[in-house]
Amino acid sequence: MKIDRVQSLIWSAFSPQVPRYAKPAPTKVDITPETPATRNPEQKTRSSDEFSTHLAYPFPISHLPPALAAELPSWPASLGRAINDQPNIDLLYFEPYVARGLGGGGNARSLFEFLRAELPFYRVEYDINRGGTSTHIRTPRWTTVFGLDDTSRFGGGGNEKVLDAKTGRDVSTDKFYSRYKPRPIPKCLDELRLSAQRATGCEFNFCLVNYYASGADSISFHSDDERFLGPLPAIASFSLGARRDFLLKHKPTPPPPGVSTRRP
Ligand SMILES: O=C(O)CCC(=O)C(=O)O
Repeated sequence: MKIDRVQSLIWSAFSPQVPRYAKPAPTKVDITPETPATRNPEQKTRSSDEFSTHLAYPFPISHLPPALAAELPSWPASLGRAINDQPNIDLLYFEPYVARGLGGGGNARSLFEFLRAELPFYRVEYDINRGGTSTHIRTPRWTTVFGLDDTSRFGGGGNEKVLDAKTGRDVSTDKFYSRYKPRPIPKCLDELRLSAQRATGCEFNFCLVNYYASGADSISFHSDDERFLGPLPAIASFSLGARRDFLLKHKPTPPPPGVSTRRP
């Protein structure tokens, strides 16, 4: 399959009050075991103001190359089309978000190649237990996520500390944070996040990037309502790879409190 474009899909996460069809929580995350030196020998000689660093990153993450950074103010490359003709749907659809340019590649191709080469992608793995049988799942896509819900903030100074946003108390060992070590958004993605904010008027506290490397990669129906994302997470999600349909469906409306759905 030819992979020829970057597709940006941006949405605010749905209300966490209706936690149905939740994704099983990942129990193990495999981080690509590459180092900057093996990945890109030139990086050794580059100056530290060309990349973002943090103890929770497996390697320094490069800033956008100047040619792409210069194009950022021109994104989105099209007017957003509002899709809000169904209950509970409030979408802005940009087609394209990043200009493809002549020859079909253009900035979208450069951004795609940059992100694919520079971000620390991994495949999430977890075990599910159904009817007493444990099955190991290896999600069929490459993914990487950065950010922190707004109840907390990073300790600063490149360390891995996470502090309570109000009290400043160290919450790094909070059970969610020790399981999913939060990582600050690197500059290259933060610039995309800010672009998404300008385009949509929404504020995003997470950046998620999915890379579907071949036609065998996919994602199934799910809700982004895991508790570790905070009470009202807003996720800027960037999907890389070939063009795909993005399907949404309604969750069943929960019955009012005290009303049983069981048949007599
Ligand atoms: O890649 C996409 O378009 C969807 C991403 C998504 O929903 C997720 O990873 O939670």
